[in-house]
Amino acid sequence: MPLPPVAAILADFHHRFGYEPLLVRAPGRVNLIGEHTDYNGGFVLPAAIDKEIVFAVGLNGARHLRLVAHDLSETLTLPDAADISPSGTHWANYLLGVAAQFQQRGVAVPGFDCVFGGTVPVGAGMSSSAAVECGLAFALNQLLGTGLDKLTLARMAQQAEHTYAGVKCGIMDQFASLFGRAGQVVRLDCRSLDYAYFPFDTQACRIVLCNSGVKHSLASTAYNTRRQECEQGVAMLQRHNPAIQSLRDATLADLEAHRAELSPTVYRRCAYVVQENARVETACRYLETGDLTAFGQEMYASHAGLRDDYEVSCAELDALVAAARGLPGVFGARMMGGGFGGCTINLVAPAQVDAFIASVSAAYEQQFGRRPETYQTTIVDGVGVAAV
Ligand code: GAF
Repeated sequence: MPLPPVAAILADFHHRFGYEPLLVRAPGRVNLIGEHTDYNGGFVLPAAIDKEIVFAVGLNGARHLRLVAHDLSETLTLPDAADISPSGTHWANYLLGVAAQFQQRGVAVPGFDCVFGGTVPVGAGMSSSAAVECGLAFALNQLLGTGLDKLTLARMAQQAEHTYAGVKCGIMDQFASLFGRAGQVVRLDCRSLDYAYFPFDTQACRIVLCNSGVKHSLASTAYNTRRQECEQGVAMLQRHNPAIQSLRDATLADLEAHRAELSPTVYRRCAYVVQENARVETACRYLETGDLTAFGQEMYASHAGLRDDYEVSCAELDALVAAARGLPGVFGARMMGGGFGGCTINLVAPAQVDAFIASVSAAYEQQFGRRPETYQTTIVDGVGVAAV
């Protein structure tokens, strides 16, 4: 019988290092709606989920770093914590980038040991990377007594992703992992960072993720390109109206008025973002009135925009959404996260979940020759100390 993640990570740490670590859990996230809006100063609606990365971290009283990816059985040892730089070991960069962020704030990072692993599938669009970054940021903040607030930790984790993983991500994933609250989704204004929680009763409506199993090797390049295309659109709009600071400030009429000055591709990218922002606001109103059917229609429209205008979907994700649509008890479905693979998010009436999974899996298998992994998720609290 395998040990549950916290016990397994703790046992691994004890075995290797022989002292008591701090135990931390950091969740992955779902996003109900509002995709590729975060780095455009817009709105998102994520939640932290019961897929988590567990950390055992301790100060070792010396200079060296010993990092262990428990699930990969891989270790990286660095002689001196003062000499951190990006590594050829991909997974280690998420940790090293966070340690470097503390150093950039003038915090001397002493030698530490870290064993981590868990249940957030990698490359599935549930943001295992943000969970890794946020978990270590929280742990070092505790161990070093730096007293940084959660928002600062989220920004540091985001910067770690920019500088050590090369993905110019927005702040949604790190925010969700740190600020998640059990049973609630959080509507975040990614410009002001104002946020509000909305109850989401997963007993009344289940969140089911269907994993396409597709991991696009060029996803981070394409992600950064999308961001640049949006910036091109803003630069053009600003020449006409300096009050437009981000696509959050733009309307479709603004874009239409100057359409000739944008390439057709940049126009479509920007139009998608403007519409998606409006959808989040509309969807939140439906959530407040409990109208999940109308909420689901916004999800389908979001998927269509991501597929046709933002062009970050793929045949497998489109097939999963098409297979879900119209099934009994399905309120809405769409691709989730950065795209180019990963999961769809589906809102499904509890009584219909088993039939939904059977039906979507059969349709997917018929088309692609393999069954998708599926996960029923619940919404949990954000990063915190883990109980054994
Ligand atoms: C990835 C990024 F990390 C987020 O910041 C966000 O942009 C998302 O893709 C798309 O909404 O998860």
